[in-house]
Amino acid sequence: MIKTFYKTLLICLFLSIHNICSANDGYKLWLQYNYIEDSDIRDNYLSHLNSVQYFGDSETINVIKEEISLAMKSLFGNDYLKNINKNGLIIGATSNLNTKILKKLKNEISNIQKDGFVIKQVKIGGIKQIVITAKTDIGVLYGTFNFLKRLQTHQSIDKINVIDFPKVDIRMLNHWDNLDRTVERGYSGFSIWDWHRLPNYIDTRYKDYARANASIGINGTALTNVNSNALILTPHYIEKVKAIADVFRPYGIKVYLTARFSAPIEIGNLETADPLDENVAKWWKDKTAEIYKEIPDFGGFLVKANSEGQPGPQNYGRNHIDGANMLADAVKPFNGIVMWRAFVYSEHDPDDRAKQAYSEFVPYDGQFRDNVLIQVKNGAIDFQPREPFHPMFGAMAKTNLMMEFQITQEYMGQGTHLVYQPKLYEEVLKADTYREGKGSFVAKVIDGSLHNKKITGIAGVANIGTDINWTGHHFLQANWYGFGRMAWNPYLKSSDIAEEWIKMTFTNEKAFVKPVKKMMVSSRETVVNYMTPYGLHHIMATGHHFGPGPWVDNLSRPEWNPVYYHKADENGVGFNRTNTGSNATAQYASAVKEIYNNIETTPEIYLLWFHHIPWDYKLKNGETLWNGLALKYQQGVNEVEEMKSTWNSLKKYIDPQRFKEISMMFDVQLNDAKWWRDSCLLYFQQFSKKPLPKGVEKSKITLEYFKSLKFPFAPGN
Ligand code: GCV
Repeated sequence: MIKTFYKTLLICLFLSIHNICSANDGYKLWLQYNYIEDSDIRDNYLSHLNSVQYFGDSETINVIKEEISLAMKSLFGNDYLKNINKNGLIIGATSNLNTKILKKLKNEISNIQKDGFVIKQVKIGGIKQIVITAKTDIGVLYGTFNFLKRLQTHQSIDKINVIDFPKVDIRMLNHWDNLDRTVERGYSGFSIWDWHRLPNYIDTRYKDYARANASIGINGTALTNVNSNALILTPHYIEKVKAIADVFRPYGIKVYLTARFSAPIEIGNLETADPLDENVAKWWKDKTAEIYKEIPDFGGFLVKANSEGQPGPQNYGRNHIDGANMLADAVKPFNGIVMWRAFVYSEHDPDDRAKQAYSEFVPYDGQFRDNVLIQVKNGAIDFQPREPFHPMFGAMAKTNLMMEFQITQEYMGQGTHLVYQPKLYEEVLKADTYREGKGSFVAKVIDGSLHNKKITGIAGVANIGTDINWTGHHFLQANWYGFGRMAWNPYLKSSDIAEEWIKMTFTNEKAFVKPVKKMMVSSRETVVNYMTPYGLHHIMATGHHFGPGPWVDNLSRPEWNPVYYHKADENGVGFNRTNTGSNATAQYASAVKEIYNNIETTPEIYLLWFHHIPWDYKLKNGETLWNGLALKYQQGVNEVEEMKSTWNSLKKYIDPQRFKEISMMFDVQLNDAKWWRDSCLLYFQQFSKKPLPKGVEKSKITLEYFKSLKFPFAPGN
């Protein structure tokens, strides 16, 4: 025992403080810059990094200097800048580089688009230099982070020659943060925006948040909840927003605010918020000018209107065009934009909720101003573990349309389950809308190439809070990271992103990277298996959406009740959205519609989304639907068990703090997975009236008990 203790101590001393022995609270996210212990790799890097020259003078260049210095010291310890040769780094925007360097990079520079960058090794005066350049200082910052990522992930930089640019213009986080610092659907503590102490007290988190975002190419933040409070638009708060914007600016991040449609009444003393009323339009113009006076690079407004009780133009008999265009005219002189959300469903419309956004928006195609983007959730219901892609993608050829993903896990374990969501993002982005024939991928709608769009965007509802590790569960940092990477390039492979994240966040050790990557990549399918297999959806408990609640049938609006979505009865289960049912399938391009209308061609992952199916329906694997469903729930539980044991076998590769915290989260996830399996199977069994198939564990707890569970204080509600 004592011997082992000393041995460990010696190893820790040998590994010079850094990586695995000291406690790591995860605050540094993927910017750990772990000391490079492999001397071959370290020496090779150092042979390229003898010096660094910066060109340009701006706050962003200062930020780059700080980052390089921090990273180099951390990656190389005292060895940095101690080599004898002169090979080094040259960092600066093209407008600041001398002609000698520019000449060497002529071709590459002519190919730089937007805030893209070039990293290339060139020989100048017989010395090898790695040049990081771009048209803008922000592009240089992106290039710098890209270069540092290569060092962190131990990639070769010999003869490095990289050119990259963002494929989407607006890459933003949407914070559903309230002014009282609670976070709607937030599970990682409170809001990081400390409104009470702003503008004078600047929490260091703002800067670290900006750094982390810039490192993955995020360039916008909507600070406030879409269920908005008009007070954010008062001078008292604008001053605070300005303070945040000032911190973000060097990192290339613009701030956006949510605009409460009734603000002219609530804080402007007007009697109406009718968008066609002259005084209302003037109020918004003046308010916008007031904001831009303080924050000249303010991004614009994000609006949830006439949805779930939020006010909007329909309150005055007007429509989405009237509302969005009125705001668009206000921000237009300042190059601002309006992001108008398509997440609408009416309490009065008895039609299938999945159809309502399309029905309400698609007829308006071509009528929105060119600085309006319609923000559409990835699926037509609401951030479920799995949904088919939203039929609006590709259906509005003449309208700017942006994606809204949820990074926070409202419907997927609420911050306690390891679910690597970039896998979900990838599935959606790769889906073929067939709007312009085969190959009309959702990614092409988002990067604007399908219909040649001038402004493009993608938003992720943040999972960030005051928890020391930002996201509650260490692994959920990967969802923030992965979202940013896919916003930059929606064609990236989620598994590649997982690998780079693991290496940057934990270690490059192969024996760790391989199993952890496998676990992450399969984790999304696992959560589907233990929550909503075969296309089941929205069967979460009431209000807070935590845990299972397929039995809930007593809420005032039909579409708030899980029974509305699964329609289980003695004949079967599932929502018929085909041409014999709600006909939601008609909202897709005909090639897709035909696939989903036919039970034979509908991918089984969407079976119960589109069809009501008898319990003894034969699945492709020969099982009946009932048996298949039960086996999937069991498989989900088994998979969590495997994740847990994989994790436990990797203890020696990571620091004790993160190991333990993650390990405890697996206990939570396993318990929850069993809870889902047992309660859902007991509930659906009442209708199927069939025994559990072999291999599926029988619940030791009753359905009544599960039904009795209440979570009045669930976070984020
Ligand atoms: C911000 C779902 C969530 C709400 C959220 C809403 C939205 O209904 O449960 O919390 O409100 O989506 O996206 O506007």
